[in-house]
Amino acid sequence: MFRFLTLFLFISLSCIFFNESVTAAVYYTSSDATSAGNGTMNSPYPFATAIGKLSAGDTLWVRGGIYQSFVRFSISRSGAANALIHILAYHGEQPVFDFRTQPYNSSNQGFYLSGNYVELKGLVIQAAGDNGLYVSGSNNVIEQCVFRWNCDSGLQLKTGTNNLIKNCDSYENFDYETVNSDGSPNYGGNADGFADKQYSNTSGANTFVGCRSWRNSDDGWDHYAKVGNTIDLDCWCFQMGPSQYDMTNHPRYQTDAAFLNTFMQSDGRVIVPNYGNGNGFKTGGNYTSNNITLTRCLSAYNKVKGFDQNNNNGIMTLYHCTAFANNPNYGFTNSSYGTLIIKNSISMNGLSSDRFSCKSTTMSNNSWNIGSPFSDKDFVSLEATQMIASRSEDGSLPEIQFMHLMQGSSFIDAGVDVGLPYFGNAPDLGAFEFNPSTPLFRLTRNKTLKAFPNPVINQLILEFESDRSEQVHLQFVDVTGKMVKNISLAVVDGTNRLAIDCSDLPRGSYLCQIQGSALNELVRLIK
Ligand SMILES: [Ca+2]
Ligand SMILES: [Ca+2]
Ligand SMILES: [Ca+2]
Ligand SMILES: [Ca+2]
Repeated sequence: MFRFLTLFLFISLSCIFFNESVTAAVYYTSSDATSAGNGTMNSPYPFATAIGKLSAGDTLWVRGGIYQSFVRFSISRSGAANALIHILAYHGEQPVFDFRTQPYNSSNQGFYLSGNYVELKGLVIQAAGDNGLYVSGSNNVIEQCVFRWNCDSGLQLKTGTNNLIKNCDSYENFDYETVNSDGSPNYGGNADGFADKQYSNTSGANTFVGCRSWRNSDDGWDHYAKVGNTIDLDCWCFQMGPSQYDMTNHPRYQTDAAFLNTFMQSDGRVIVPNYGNGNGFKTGGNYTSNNITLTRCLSAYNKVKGFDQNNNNGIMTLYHCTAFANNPNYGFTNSSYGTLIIKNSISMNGLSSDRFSCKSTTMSNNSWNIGSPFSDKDFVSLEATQMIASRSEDGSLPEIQFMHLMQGSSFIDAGVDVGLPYFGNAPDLGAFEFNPSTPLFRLTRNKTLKAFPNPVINQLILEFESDRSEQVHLQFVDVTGKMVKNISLAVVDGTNRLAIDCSDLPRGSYLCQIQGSALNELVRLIK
């Protein structure tokens, strides 16, 4: 049996390699390549030459460095369903495409992708005279790309479908020269982090996974007047619509100095006011139907709505979303249009009242439905700036504590099963499911826990503060992660001083954690 499988695998793999070797070419490009290049690693093509050579299955390795360009790069070649064209940052290197010298103009995108079945991975696209990346093709994969400091939305999708946008960041895009038709300023009124709007495509869906949008002048995600389908999964929005931008050291300052200098203050700083809307997730608009599913999305500190109907007439499904300190957190306000389904979601510290008033609204098991009081003590951290921390090495979202549930929170297991994986007896509320097997590795809320003597001999004294009387758990975990001691303790409101018998613990190194409904502290202990 084993031999048969081996033979089968060998034949299968041979077929794959054989196909690739026949059809797929591998090219290289670098920022200092010359027209004499032949596309090899040692003699790379200039980028504009390279993208004209690509056919289905080919790979273009993009070496690290700054690719300064005045012209936009048009990628019109297409791959195929089983043979994408791959345009990839070379292993461990960071290519940055910088368009700061492009005139501010609606045809001056950085990249224009009209091809289909193209994968772009690991590219930074910045300071373009319009969008960073404009996509009109379908079935493309945009992964681990960064769009920043562009003069319109960082990434704009138009007319295409089945595009996958994964682990991308779009930030501080600002259309600082936009004016209304009467010439009055509307600076910042257009630049969204991710714009997937103003077109009709009802087959398939564009999907965003693990993407982040922050400090863009207009909206985090904008699906205004889109007719079609959209999936936003594990996406985060933070601080959309700042009141102004300091453009003093902006990469485009020299290019647009004539305009920007009209905003120079007496201290020499160039401060441009922002007239953008500042929504987090704008689900649609203009009474058209965008059917959108937002799952485990997080929206915090946006100028206006965290999640916005904006007259979307489609089906809006929100599962496990968390909204914090928006104005308001949820704004579904058109009772004549749209179908809203919202479950297992959290609204906290909103600056105005949430509205859930669509033509049809189905709500259950949300923080405002379950009837339990909650407070900041239900969360490990309320520090939202963690949302824009550096990503993990594989490009996935950073490990954060913001809006993660504290052990003992009434939101744990308070959700209804919507077909998504969960820990414990039931799903939790919000974007982050509490994992009972890893609570030790959460950050501690307070730093009041003292344990002595350390190293301990037989008796350990614990001192800590608690803000309530309750039973708590004291756990000892050894270096292999095994829990070796778990005891229940009664604590009082105020300072606690408890003697713990450790005579049964073998010699070794331990993590000692005390956990209650509002207590989660950890010390390292040696015996
Ligand atoms: Ca534009
Ligand atoms: Ca706007
Ligand atoms: Ca917008
Ligand atoms: Ca759970």
